[in-house]
Formats: sequence, C-alpha cells, structure tokens
Amino acid sequence: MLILLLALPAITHALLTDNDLKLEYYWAPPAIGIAHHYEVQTSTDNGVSWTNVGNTPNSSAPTFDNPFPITGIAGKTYLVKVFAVDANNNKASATSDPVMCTPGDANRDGQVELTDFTLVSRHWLRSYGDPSYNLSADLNDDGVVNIDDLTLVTLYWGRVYYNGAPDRQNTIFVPNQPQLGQNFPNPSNPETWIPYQISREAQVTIEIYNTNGQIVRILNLGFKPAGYYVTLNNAAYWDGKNEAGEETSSGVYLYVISAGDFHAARKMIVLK
Ligand SMILES: [Ca+2]
Ligand SMILES: [Ca+2]
Repeated sequence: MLILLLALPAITHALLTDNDLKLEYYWAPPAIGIAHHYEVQTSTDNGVSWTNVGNTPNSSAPTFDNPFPITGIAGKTYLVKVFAVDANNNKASATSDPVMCTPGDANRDGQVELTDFTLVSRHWLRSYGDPSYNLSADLNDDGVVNIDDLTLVTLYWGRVYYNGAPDRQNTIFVPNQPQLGQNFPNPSNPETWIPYQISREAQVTIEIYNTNGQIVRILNLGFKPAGYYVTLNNAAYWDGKNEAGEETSSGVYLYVISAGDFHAARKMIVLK
C-alpha cells in the first residue's frame, strides 16, 4: 500500500506573468512531509493529458521572486500540476487554476490592439521600483518596459485570444481557493504591495501588526469581486505609514487578511 507522506503543496501561480510566452509559477512547500524536489507537468486539454516540463533542482520551492518558468504557446490555456516528491519517491500533487497564455495583451482584454501599444508607450523605459513602473506594460516581466515589450505587442498585433473579457475572465481567472501572497518588494522601504486572491466576493481588509501585537495600520480595501489581486495595479498597497500617518520603523511586521470567512497571516520586513 502506498502511504503518502506529503500533504498537498499549495500552488500559487503568478498571474502577472501569464501575458507573455513564459508562464511562471510558484508554490508553498507541503504542509506535512519534506519535499526532496518537485516535478511539474502541464496540460493544454483541460487535464486529459499531461506533459512533463521539468523538475526543480532541489527541495527549494520556487518563490514569487524566483518562479518556475514554463514556456507557453500563445492562445493555449494551461493547467499546471506540481508533484512534491519525497526522498522515498512518494508523491503528492496539486493542480493550478487554468490560465491562458496571451502574449502582447497588456491590458488583458483578450485582444492585442492599440490599448496595449498605448500602455507600453505610456510606461516607456520605466523599470521595477520606479513609481510609474507598470507590471502590465512589462510584458516579458524582465523589470523594464522597453523595445522587447513593444516587440511582443507588434508581433501579436491583431491577435484575438477571446472576446468579451468580463465573462471570460470569470471562467478563467476565478481562483478556486483564497490565498494571501508574500508582499513585494520584501524587505520593503517603505512602500509595498500585498498580493491576494479570493474565490468569492467579499469585504476585504488587511491589518498590519508589529511584533508586540499592536495594530499599526488597517487597510480597508472595500468590497471586491472574486479574482486575483496580485499585480502592482490591483494588489493591496501599503505606503509604510501607521494610522497616524507616520513612517514605521525597520522591523518585522505581520499582515492579516480578512475576506468573508477567510483569514490568513504572513510576515514582512520593513528595512530602511
Ligand atoms: Ca488588449
Ligand atoms: Ca520588459
């Protein structure tokens, strides 16, 4: 009898990178057991057949900053399955939500046209860390909006991946479980973005605590539809200030999300 020593790893895919030819994924290690490495498979036929796309070199799970790259095909919808494999070759897997590879479609309305061109040109030569850097405009996710991104727009100019963005987005991009992501950048100085996803519409708040358990700041994010809030444009934003409007000091902080009956907490570091 096969005894699974591993609990399912929680997979989080970085939706922000779905719009180029490189899908990027990261996930949390198994809650129980120790992974020796991870195997990754993809399916483009809704899970009927799977293709091995590689293993991680060691037990380290990919992170938001260092995700697992998968080469995508324009217009294809991908499922990604991750197997946590322990030293005795026991495996446990988890499967991602479907995501479509839509290169050149900066604003994700399903078509590559003038608005995408405009988005790229409006953020021209802005790089990661600039206040006006825009993740959507950085189509190849290399941290700078430049000719490579414009090339993606022109290369796929006129391409229609899907029509009627809102409907399609609901079927494609609604997460099947809520999750709180790691803030970026982390450490922060002082502003930072907190990515999250919710599977049902809810009033969303994020509370930030210091290590003494005192509330530093409450971010009331309002009523949000189900979806991914993981980009610079829609993730929760914290300017690094407390409720009194003063800058917080360096140190470890805890952030806690509440969205309906979903609650989760993570740590972040403010470093000045
Ligand atoms: Ca578009
Ligand atoms: Ca770029």
